[in-house]
Amino acid sequence: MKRLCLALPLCASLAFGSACAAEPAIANIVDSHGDTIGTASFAPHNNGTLITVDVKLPEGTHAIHIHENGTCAAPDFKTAGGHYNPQGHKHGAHAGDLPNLFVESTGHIKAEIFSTQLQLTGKGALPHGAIIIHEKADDYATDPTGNAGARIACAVIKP
Ligand SMILES: [Cu+2]
Ligand SMILES: [Zn+2]
Repeated sequence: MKRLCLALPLCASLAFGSACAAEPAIANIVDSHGDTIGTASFAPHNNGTLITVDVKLPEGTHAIHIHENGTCAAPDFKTAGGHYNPQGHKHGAHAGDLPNLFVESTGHIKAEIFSTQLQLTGKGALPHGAIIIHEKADDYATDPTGNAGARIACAVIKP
């Protein structure tokens, strides 16, 4: 059944079962030149969203957040707005705050991030935010940005 799902992306609408319905939406991650450097996928679960990123980045530690607007206008990605923060909290407790990514000298990282704060459908959902990756690490303290520096990559969230 799994193979059938991969071969038929529309199978969810054919009610073959929950395995099909959980097939994630995949978005391109673009850099400041607008070039594609990887992918981000978004799979809804009962208690949140599983985000999977597979991307080439400079070696080092990089903040990754959910930002409030689903637009990725290069080169600075300012159009994505601030961190997703529907409850009006300070940084460190924003719904869009996520753990840093650690990229080794290969310049490639694949990571799964499960967020209980992000719902793609239903009440209070954020169906079209953006994933932003920054040049520096998030310090989990400085409000409202985490002192993470420039926005170096972006992907529009797809429900
Ligand atoms: Cu950010
Ligand atoms: Zn934040």
